[in-house]
Amino acid sequence: MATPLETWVNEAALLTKPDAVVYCDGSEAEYQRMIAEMLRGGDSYALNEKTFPNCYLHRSSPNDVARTEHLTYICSSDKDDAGPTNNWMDPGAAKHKVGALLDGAMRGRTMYVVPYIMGPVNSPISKVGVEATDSPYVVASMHIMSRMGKVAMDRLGTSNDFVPGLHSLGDLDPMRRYILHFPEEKLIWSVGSGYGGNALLGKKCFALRIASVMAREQGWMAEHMLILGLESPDGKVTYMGAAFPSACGKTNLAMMVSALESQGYRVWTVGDDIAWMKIGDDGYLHAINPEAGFFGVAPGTGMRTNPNVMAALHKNTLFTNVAMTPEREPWWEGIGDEPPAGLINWKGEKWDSSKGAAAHPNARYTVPAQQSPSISPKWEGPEGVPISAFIFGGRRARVAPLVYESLDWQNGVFIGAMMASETTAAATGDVGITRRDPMAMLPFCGYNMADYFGHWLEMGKKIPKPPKIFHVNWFRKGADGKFLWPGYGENVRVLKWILERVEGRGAAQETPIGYVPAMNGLTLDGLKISDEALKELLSVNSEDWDAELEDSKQFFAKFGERLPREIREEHEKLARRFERVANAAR
Ligand code: GTP
Ligand code: SPV
Ligand code: MN
Repeated sequence: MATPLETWVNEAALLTKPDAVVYCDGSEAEYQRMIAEMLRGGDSYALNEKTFPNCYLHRSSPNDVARTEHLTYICSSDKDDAGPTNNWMDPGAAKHKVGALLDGAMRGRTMYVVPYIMGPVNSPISKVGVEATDSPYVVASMHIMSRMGKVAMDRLGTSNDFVPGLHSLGDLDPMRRYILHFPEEKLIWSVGSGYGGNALLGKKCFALRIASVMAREQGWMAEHMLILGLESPDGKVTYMGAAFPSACGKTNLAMMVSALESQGYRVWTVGDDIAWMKIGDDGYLHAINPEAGFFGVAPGTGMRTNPNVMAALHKNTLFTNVAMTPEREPWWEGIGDEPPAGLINWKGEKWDSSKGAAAHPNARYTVPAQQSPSISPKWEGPEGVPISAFIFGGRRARVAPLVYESLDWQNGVFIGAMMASETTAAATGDVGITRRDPMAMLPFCGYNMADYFGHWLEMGKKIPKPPKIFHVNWFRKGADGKFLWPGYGENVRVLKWILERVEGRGAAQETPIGYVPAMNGLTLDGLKISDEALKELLSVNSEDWDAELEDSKQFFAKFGERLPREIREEHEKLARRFERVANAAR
């Protein structure tokens, strides 16, 4: 008798009509077959085998270089269950419409069946997914980004406990591109894109949109968070999860080379993008990284900003939409040297400065996690790591100070719900527009975000030792338009303050928005920063916050009666605290 997996694959094949169906085993030989297939396809190139062994450049279609949020849908039977922040289609209508695009989409192609585990092989928090795809690039990427093939088949056996995802490149026309999630069925359909989060269905589609629904049903959390361990001079490691929107610094923070290493502070990487968390027997929330690799933003990554990842990228790495030097080495803006003569840009053209950026701003590397020198010895532990702090953050030229601490869990949830950030090249659309992005989950929450806030509030009651909640902003700018804070490895100074606050130390001043470091609260030795800049970084400007209160009020109003009472309460309390400060000053 056919297993549930075989039944689903047969149905998918009946619909898409591939010439052949191949079940992937996850072997090195299979990886090399995928690469050979990609090289034959003509949009992939082998890089310099001396300096970048087993590394390849892939160029995606120029209209297919980032997630497409306007083409991403939550298909719940009730529109309200998707909420005001998601695109919605009726599940039946969606299957009819997109089924027509998938019908025969794999004719002349091979369907690769990729069973994969999200999470360490033996972790009780991990889950199995299966992606059927006609893209060898997706299969090769899944080899790096997940534990796939035989290990996943062994874990799945004849069970039906897996999340199926059907993916076809289709004709890559954005007019016929859809990324659909069926939260009730726990099913994913994606057609018309070969790029990142649109096509590697284990990542944003399963590990966030579908998993966020499962997490609420089952009492755990699926978040757009990096996971890091901060080692202190006594050798103790304190784990933190940080949620920043796409291209706002998660990978860089998780892999940082600490500016305070000589003082005994070091950062260990557990994950760089997604955290799945369950309450452990010790009362802490325990986090695993569901992924096995890093799909990181290349531009801005160099020896000065992220030497750990630079060291990791010299072998077994797939590069997408970067530029290539005449020596067949990858190149991008911010790598640390001037563009060499004879550079080929991400579109495959001879580059000169009139052509704009040589690498696409959302160019990426795909690298096995264990290649990072900063990888934590605990990163594959089945029990996950205990989380002591949550850090929210965004890209804000003004408003948000460098760091502040929430008053308590409920206030921390409100801070996350109120988050905003300037948009980046990680998704198509305008860049630099400030938008509200609660918990960095706006594009990734698979259900009504009002219920999601409710889930956060509920979790706070259930976790015996809840993480303390903080907010950071590395992107505040001065009057000259330049970043006030040096960022990158220097961010460890902020992590150190967070650690001290977790331990009940650390000098702070109370403000209406929460606790901000006292002027002498941050360890700044060895850093050149003016008192003026520091003051501005830590300042809470009430005019800015009045505008913030108004804008967030309008955002929260979208949720109507479904918005948890606690969020409204926190909003009112924040407004009152600002009023009190204003009255006292009068
Ligand atoms: P996704 O993979 O899209 O989820 O992004 P991410 O959150 O992991 O962002 P990443 O660390 O890749 O950083 C994105 C961009 O922000 C890169 O160009 C970085 O160079 C830049 N960046 C990261 N950290 C800092 C920082 O501390 N300060 C400044 N100024 N820029 C930073
Ligand atoms: C993001 O956009 O948050 C990413 C890249 O991590 S993608 O896989 O395309 O979602
Ligand atoms: Mn991300």
